[in-house]
Amino acid sequence: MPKILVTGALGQIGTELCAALRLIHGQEQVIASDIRILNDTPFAIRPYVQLDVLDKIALHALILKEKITEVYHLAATLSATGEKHPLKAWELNMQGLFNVLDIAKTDKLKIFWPSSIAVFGPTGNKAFSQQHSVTAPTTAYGISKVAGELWCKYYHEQYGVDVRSIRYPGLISHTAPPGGGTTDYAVDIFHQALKHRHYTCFLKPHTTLPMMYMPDAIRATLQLMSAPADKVKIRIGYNVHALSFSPEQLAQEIGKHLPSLKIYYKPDDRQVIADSWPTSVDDHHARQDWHWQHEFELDTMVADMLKNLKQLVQHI
Ligand code: NAD
Ligand code: AKB
Repeated sequence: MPKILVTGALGQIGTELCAALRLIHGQEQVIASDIRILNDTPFAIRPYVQLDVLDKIALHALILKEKITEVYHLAATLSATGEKHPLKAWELNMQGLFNVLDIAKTDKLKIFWPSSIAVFGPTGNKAFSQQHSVTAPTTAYGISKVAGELWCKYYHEQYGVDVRSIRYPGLISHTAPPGGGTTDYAVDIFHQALKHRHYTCFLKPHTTLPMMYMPDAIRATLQLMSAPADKVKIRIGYNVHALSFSPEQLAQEIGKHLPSLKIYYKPDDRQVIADSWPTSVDDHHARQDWHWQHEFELDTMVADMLKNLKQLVQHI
């Protein structure tokens, strides 16, 4: 039975990934950790340890103390925040990964490390970025993801570290808020639509990006991690695709449930980041190698998001 450590566990993905891992392996087998200090840790988050992934000694001590065998290393700075503080993003995204990979090498740990569609840049195949399309990003975040992918492959090939990775698209979820990305609008719009029936989007109406509903992202992660090692033929991030839509298309779909919704557009710096990313990716390797298949389409994702959020939002 694996003993699992999740870093960055209080974030958008970690919150749901910890819950899914605990359902499979048991509550005590999954240690959630994050840099944030929790004074009163809710049961769902326990066991929880406050940990800065840049503190390699503390990270290693925790891994030894808890006899950890697998790490899901999620702690990172995302694209929009990364453009505000590029060198800080580089330090967290790279040094945090090096700390994890280096300990994995000596302690024979299995690692999951998320990459992103941000590995692609404006000179790539924008309409349909293939697994091995050119990766020449223009953001600090994207540069850290390309470098991180190559280091994962290096640690696999040179030291035999079983490290696996997915290039997530923009993720949509209702449990924890997104943490400073360019695709955050696709979550914010639901909250504002339910509370105020209007939303001002920071991207232009026709900005199409690859997106995925969180249950699909969690399933992809668990599927990749449980695949036999010889089926994991790619040791950089796997392309995985589910949906491609623009703010206008998302607003139209939400409008079918909330007809009085009004959407306004006020593009900001994040437009430049979005314009550099692909509109869709080719994920046939993931489908072939470990049978990846998405379940949620735009209409089923929107209906499920609204159903879940309506239970949380008052005055609707
Ligand atoms: P998030 O910003 O919601 O969560 C990141 C967590 O890391 C936060 O809870 C934060 O407190 C924690 N953290 C920050 N600095 C830390 C440190 N020094 N030590 C320990 N924890 C620290 O991010 P997320 O959306 O959950 O993303 C997780 C991973 O998935 C990241 O690598 C991100 O690049 C990747 N990813 C996310 C998306 C998405 O749409 N959410 C898409 C592609 C890739
Ligand atoms: C972001 O917008 O930064 C993330 C991502 C696609 O990596 N959601």
